[in-house]
Amino acid sequence: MRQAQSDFREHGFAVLRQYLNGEEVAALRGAFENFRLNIAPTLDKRAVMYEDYSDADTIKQSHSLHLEPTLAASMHTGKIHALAEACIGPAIPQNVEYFDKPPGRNHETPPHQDGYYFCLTPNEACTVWIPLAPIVAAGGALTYVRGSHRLGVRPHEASNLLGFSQGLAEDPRELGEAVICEVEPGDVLIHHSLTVHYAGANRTAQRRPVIAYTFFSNAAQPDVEAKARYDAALRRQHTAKGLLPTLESES
Ligand SMILES: O=C(O)CCC(=O)C(=O)O
Repeated sequence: MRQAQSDFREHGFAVLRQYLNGEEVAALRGAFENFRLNIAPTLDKRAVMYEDYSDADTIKQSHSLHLEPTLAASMHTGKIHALAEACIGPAIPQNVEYFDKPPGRNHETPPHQDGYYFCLTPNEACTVWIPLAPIVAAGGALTYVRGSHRLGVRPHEASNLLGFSQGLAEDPRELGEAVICEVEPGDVLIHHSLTVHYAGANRTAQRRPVIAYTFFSNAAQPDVEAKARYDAALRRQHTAKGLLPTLESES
């Protein structure tokens, strides 16, 4: 844990090899299956995103996994919460997310800082990112820009990608060294809310299922103006993609 703390502080992310055991990973897989089969079908189109909404196998993203009871409980106690607190101090669990890249689809994760979406002041938060399958570079491995958490909130611009309404407005390669994190089940990544990260499309035949927990430092307060700007941009994207009815003021 000490190594993770110092990597997180110095580089803006840490890689913990085999932090979770087989049983713990199996429990997360089971909880996700419960969400996918029993909860996702009851949620609206913005809460569970698919590459193709007519094909449930193309599920790619959700920010609502905390509606699943086992996942909700694991936000507040246990190894995942302990890791977050080791890195950012007293941590308030926010939500549990799912990131997948169904094979055969050109789904990239644009370079971004989670903190741009979180809208906090100070921007002190973290994401614990947990692969449920092996992920190689060609399978859409997460890539971090080392040390970018020290650069403040960078400019972002509207992206056309559902699930990531905003992407970095500059070339991440100009901000620092790119570190590609190939992982196995049991490995866990953690990154600071200002660490720039991105991932390529999945060019393998395997899925790329990931569960991610977000935590805010208890010192972080909402930045109300930034949040209003972000929410408006998100509404515009959802409306343009037909996930929300067009409102007169946004047309
Ligand atoms: O897994 C991905 O492709 C994106 C993950 C991400 O942006 C995050 O966990 O903050």
